[in-house]
Amino acid sequence: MNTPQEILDLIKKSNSILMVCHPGTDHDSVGSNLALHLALKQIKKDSKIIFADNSPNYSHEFMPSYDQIKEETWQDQDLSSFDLFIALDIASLDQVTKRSSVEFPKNLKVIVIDHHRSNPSFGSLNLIDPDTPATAQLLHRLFKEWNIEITPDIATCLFAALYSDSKFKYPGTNSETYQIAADLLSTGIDLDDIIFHIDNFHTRKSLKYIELALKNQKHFFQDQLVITTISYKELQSHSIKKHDQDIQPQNIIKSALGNDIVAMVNENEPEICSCSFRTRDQKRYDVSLLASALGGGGHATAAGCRIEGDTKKATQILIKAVQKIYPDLSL
Ligand SMILES: [Mn+2]
Repeated sequence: MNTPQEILDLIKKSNSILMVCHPGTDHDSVGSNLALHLALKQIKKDSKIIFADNSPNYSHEFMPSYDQIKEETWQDQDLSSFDLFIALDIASLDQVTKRSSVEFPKNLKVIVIDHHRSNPSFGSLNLIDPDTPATAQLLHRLFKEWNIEITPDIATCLFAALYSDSKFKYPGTNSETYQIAADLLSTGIDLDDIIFHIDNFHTRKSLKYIELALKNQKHFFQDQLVITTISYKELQSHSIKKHDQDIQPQNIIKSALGNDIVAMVNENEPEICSCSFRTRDQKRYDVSLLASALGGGGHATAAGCRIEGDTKKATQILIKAVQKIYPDLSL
């Protein structure tokens, strides 16, 4: 792991910095990128943030400088024109973009700042702490070390990121999380407004999405595994788009007693399923192991992967993988 000073030294040496919102971007991704963008300005460094695979999302618009993010893809970039790529909250190369494979040219140094345990440390410099609930928590540590002034704008971005990823209760949430929250709030940011924007900006379609997810639940392994699937056809027939899917019905399913492992399978593109896993018992059913075995990644309690095929095929693959990885489950 590299030190805050090593990271700052590389940033100071760089002239052209690129940052990316990861596919399926969230408040930790956007908020961390914007906070770092604003912090870099304080040390007279310009940086470019791109949406990459994402479209602008109105539930992120309240974050200061959101309009600075460019509606450009990773594939649009001339990577030879940058000398530093800072990958925030990006757990693996396919979290840079899913539209093509990612290779970094020699001129491009890479700094990885992340909190996903499965991160393979793909940077030239890496700061990865899986015991933090949000990338924003790591950034706050760096900003303190770098003597960055935590302005209300930076604080709003960091708080949104920290709250959204941790909800101040998810694994990794610790005393530092609350201390940082207190520090950010002391800048005078509007707590009600931030939380309202994060918790109350779902679409009506997202309620239909929950309805489908609850309706399509199937139980396996003496009901300990719940798989719910939403097919491409269902998504199409209800016009449910990516941004309608932020609401995470897998968390609602996981909240029920006995639903020890939950897999939510979304066929967002024909024959391509994005799968999201949750567990009630991370000691017995660390779902990052399941995700990793299927080419994805994430945390012990929340992880994901992609599976090629329709929802039926994905379900079969999942059942096999679950049986292999958690052999104490019986059919
Ligand atoms: Mn995160």
